[in-house]
Amino acid sequence: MKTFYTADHHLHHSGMELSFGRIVETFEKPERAEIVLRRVKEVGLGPVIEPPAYDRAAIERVHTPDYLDFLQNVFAEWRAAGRDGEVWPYSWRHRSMPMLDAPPASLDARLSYYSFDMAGSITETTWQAARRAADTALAGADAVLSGERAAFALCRPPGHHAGRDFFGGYCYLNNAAIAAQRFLDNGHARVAIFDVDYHHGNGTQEIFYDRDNVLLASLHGDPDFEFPFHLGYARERGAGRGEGFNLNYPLPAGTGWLEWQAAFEDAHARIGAYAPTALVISLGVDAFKEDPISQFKLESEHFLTIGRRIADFALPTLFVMEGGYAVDALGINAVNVLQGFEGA
Ligand code: 6XA
Ligand code: ZN
Repeated sequence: MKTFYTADHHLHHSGMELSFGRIVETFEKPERAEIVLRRVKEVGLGPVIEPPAYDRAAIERVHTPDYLDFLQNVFAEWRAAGRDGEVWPYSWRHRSMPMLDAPPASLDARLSYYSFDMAGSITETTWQAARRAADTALAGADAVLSGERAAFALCRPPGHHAGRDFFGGYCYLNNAAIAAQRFLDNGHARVAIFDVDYHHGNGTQEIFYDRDNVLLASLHGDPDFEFPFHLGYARERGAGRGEGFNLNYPLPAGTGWLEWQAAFEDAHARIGAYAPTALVISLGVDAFKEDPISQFKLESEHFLTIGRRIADFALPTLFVMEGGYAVDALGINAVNVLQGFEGA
């Protein structure tokens, strides 16, 4: 399997985050992608390819032009306002305040207009890194479109929390959604996105919520206790034409393999019944038992099984890297999915 990777991911590094009342080193750090890359090479998964640069048009199929302009320019605006450090939003609208239907004038109000949290900052080069992560997903999709059975887009920063016009949860551009749209724009009739990351992919859900040509199935920590908290319930099933094409599997804290697998198999059957022509896997491995910010109990060997069962779809498949923070096992867990897939 080809891996698409660029060292340009180093252009994004938030440095710190606020975690349960403490300022700590961010969990979403550049070392993550290097660990996965090292494992890809160690097991001889296949060639590692630098993605080309794509036009913004491919990204505008998913994200709004005003949001992209904002992401690109906000750091310069922050500096022009005389501020040092990184760009952080910090004040959001409460439900008692009227919602806006256009971006507000002030920099800080606009920052919250285009975000839902402060998991990650915007640095001078975050825009470039996020663009390159999207390039990585697009190059992976193009490899599959040209006949590869599967490809691995080793994207960083991750993407599944980013919506049409917002960032959050360490995500700026929705790499998996951009890849899914690439498949649709190049002849695929129906794409399934299978999100096995520990967190609900609220951005992906928002992007495709009213669409019937993308089925999203997501297994994740129940929003009653887990980030991103406000979305990811089973009752969110899609809207309009998209009704029935959004499948959430919220699971309790402490979920182990057997319970996780039961939900996975249910989602597997529903994806199969949808008869997709291509598959995108939002590949987070933070369901791992030792993940420092997650509360599921999967073990390394289970990621092999996940890969094997994904291969059973017998579909053109793109794996897109999302979360996973247990750095000691991150490479093994992510590449186990790919090896499980290849070995099947
Ligand atoms: C913020 C937690 C962000 C979770 C990011 C993630 N404290 N999403 O792994 O899949
Ligand atoms: Zn996650």
